[in-house]
Amino acid sequence: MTSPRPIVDKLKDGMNRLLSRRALLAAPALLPALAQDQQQPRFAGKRPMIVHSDFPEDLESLPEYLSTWITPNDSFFVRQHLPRPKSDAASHRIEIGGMVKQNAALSIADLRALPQTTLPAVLECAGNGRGFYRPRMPGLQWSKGAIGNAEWRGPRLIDVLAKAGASPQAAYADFNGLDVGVGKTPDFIRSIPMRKTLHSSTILALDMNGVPLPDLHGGPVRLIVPGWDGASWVKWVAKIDLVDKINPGFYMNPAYRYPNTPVAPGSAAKPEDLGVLEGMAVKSFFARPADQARAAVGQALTLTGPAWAGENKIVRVEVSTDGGASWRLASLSAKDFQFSWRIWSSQWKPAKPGYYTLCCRATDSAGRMQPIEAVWNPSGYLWNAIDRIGVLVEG
Ligand SMILES: Nc1nc2c(c(=O)[nH]1)N[C@H]1C(S)=C(S)[C@@H](COP(=O)(O)O)O[C@H]1N2
Ligand SMILES: [Mo]
Repeated sequence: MTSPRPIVDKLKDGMNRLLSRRALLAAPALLPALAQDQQQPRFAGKRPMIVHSDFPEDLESLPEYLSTWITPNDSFFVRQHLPRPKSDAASHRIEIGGMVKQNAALSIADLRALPQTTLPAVLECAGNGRGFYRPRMPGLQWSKGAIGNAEWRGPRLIDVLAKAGASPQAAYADFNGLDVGVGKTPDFIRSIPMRKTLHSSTILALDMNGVPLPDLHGGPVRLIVPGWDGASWVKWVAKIDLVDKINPGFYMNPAYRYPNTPVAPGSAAKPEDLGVLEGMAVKSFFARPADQARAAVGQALTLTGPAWAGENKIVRVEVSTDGGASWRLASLSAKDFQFSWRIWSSQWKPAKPGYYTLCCRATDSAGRMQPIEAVWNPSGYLWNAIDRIGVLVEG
């Protein structure tokens, strides 16, 4: 996403230079400095993360944190466009207005008094994997870890909106969080079409993995839009407006749009050919072993990682230990819910020394399969190429 270059970004750049994020990206074993950092996480409640920016916090999970069905809160990635607002659960209100019978204001206690839904769902930033695209484009250079699967709990939007009486003429619900625009970076507002807003799995989360929603993740209340890209999951929700037209703001246009017709890598898309991102792509990757891991001949290795497909279900994950020449089926973890990921795994005992290229690819219920190359697009969204790692096997 090409965003304006406000003062915040310049500040961030300065901070990043000072904090040398390269050091944080390097292999832990090689750097005593990082080992020390691991004992003292710099962000409240977080394990050491890949720090793309620490003001506002843009923190990426390491692939090794993503080998379990639930991603614990201490390992979950964080993405913010604007400085994190101060929020207070006791005084927080969500105001509902626009095309409604009567305006309403709901406290956290009001939201907790409604019937609660518990829903495991994947949250993935649209820009996850942007750092792998060539040619490169501006934006956070995420690698694999702007993704996680958590159990969200809270009331359904349809029940919340009933408190105000949504007009059947409303086409979108605009969600605005407590964070506000700074300098040239505009306020973060997202329009969700009513068909998705009123879907029975669209909820306002008050809890994440069994505890009150942490501040970093939008506490006390955030929007959960299962299967859709992370930008739809508005944090610190304070205002919901029902409207008949999509919000004209930056975060609906040109941000978070994807060309309907693929463009040549490195070239621009026609603005009129861009559509708003909704459901996410099919993908899988290696959480373990780590890329460039070393192993011994005859050693039993578990290859494993998550697979998900936005609003579709995963039907198959295949792995290759010969660079994609041959494939075999991986097994899938038992829990199989729409919107949630599955953990795939496969055992491998290398018989000969050598440098092996391992690949994994997922197929979903709509017949989509991970491609060899992700479709290049100007903002670097939806990276989902077949994942490849190298493993050196020594005799
Ligand atoms: N209010 C607000 N909500 C927001 C954002 C933001 O900048 N402000 N960022 C969005 C983006 S781009 C993503 S990917 C997710 C990240 O959620 P997380 O920080 O809980 O991982 O939050 C979304 N919700
Ligand atoms: Mo995002």
